[in-house]
Amino acid sequence: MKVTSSEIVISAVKPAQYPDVNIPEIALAGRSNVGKSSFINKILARKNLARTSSKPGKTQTLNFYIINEVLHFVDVPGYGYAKVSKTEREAWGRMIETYITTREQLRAVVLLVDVRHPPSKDDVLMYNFLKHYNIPTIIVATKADKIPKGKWQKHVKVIKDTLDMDKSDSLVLFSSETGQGKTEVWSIIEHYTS
Ligand SMILES: Nc1nc2c(ncn2[C@@H]2O[C@H](COP(=O)(O)OP(=O)(O)OP(=O)(O)O)[C@@H](O)[C@H]2O)c(=O)[nH]1
Ligand SMILES: [Mg+2]
Repeated sequence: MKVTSSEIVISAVKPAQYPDVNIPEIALAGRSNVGKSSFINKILARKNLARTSSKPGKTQTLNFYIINEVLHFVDVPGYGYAKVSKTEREAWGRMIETYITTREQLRAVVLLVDVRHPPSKDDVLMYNFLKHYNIPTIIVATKADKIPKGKWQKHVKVIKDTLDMDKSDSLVLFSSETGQGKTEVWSIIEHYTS
């Protein structure tokens, strides 16, 4: 997709605040600091639309972005950040669960994992949760610029095996630094949203 416009619509914490528009939606998921907000900026070719940080826990709300007036991206707070209290974790869990299980416009979730490490327990839980609700999932193995090309395929296999990935889901090697994987990820998103 050629992105001609992209802007934030709302930061929401509850369904009443979700945009009341019937256009397809793609949500991001992944542990804190994996690069969800950076991914959004890269594929929209915007430097600082979604706020990023080298410290985990930057994104705290469901941030809805509208692309070309026809598609929503939803940036989601990351999981697995140790400094978060139990109460906050539970509130986070309810917010995500409500969104994923009730949002009719949701067409697919982009689940980001760090290509350098095997998926964490939380990554596996999130993937299984999405599969339980039959949400098509695009696995984006990001930070590919951080390991040598010769190791990519070995790491991809560990990710596929650890998640016990469905044959119907795709995996894309990605880097928000170099833009690697951008065209491929767009064609998969368009497949789910058109
Ligand atoms: N080298 C490299 N760094 C990346 C990449 N993607 C993200 N980063 C860095 O990783 C850090 C976290 O990125 P964010 O996009 O803020 O991560 P997030 O998943 O949105 O984090 P939360 O909002 O806390 O859940 C930042 O310092 C980014 O610059 C990548 O592909 N390559
Ligand atoms: Mg973020």
